Amino acid sequence: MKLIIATPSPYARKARVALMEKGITFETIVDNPWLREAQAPGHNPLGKIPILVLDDGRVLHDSKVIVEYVDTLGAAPRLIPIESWPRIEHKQMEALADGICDAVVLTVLEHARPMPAQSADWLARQRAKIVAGVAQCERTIAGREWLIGERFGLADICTGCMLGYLDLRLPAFDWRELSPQLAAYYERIAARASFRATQPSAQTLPALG
Ligand SMILES: N[C@@H](CCC(=O)N[C@@H](CS)C(=O)NCC(=O)O)C(=O)O
Repeated sequence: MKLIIATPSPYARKARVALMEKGITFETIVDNPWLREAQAPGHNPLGKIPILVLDDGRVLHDSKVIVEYVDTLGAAPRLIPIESWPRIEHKQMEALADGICDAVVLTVLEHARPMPAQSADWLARQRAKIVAGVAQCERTIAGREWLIGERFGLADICTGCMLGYLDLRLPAFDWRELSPQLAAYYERIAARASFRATQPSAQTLPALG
């Protein structure tokens, strides 16, 4: 199977980490969804990555769907428990971490607009979501080894990818100072082979009017 990604994307990183943690072999195709010649719109009407192209030609997006599918494959332990409530708790953390990433993306895009067009109110609104979201992660990890339950899973993948994205896109935001337990937890997450192999890096962004 082939996974179409962009190198900065925390959503694509979720899919990459999940595939690696499950021990599944895949080919990585690097796209830049912001460029005219991007491959993404040919597979996903929304023009967004990540996109998983199966060997029989079937196509899956977005990251939530890809991770759900990947979790049904391979012999490695499940990333998302089957039992109802633990499953929902993992999905809730996914919604939180992805929501923080959404606010960071909106911040980055706002900064890509010409200075006079940038809205300070909009940036403050996104900032409040990021700060409150990270504070919720800190409360959740307090006194625990993993975010949900007793082992690594979806919630840890999403939160680890989100924190890596914060470091890439908002390096001046010192979330470690505000969230010391999350910082210690992230050290452990970032040391995993799947995270070390998928360090995010910047790509060209559009010039927005
Ligand atoms: N909810 C989606 C978000 C995917 C997403 O926003 N991807 C960005 C890259 S980080 C993208 O492809 N953006 C291109 C666009 O919005 O046109 C997911 O979880 O996969």
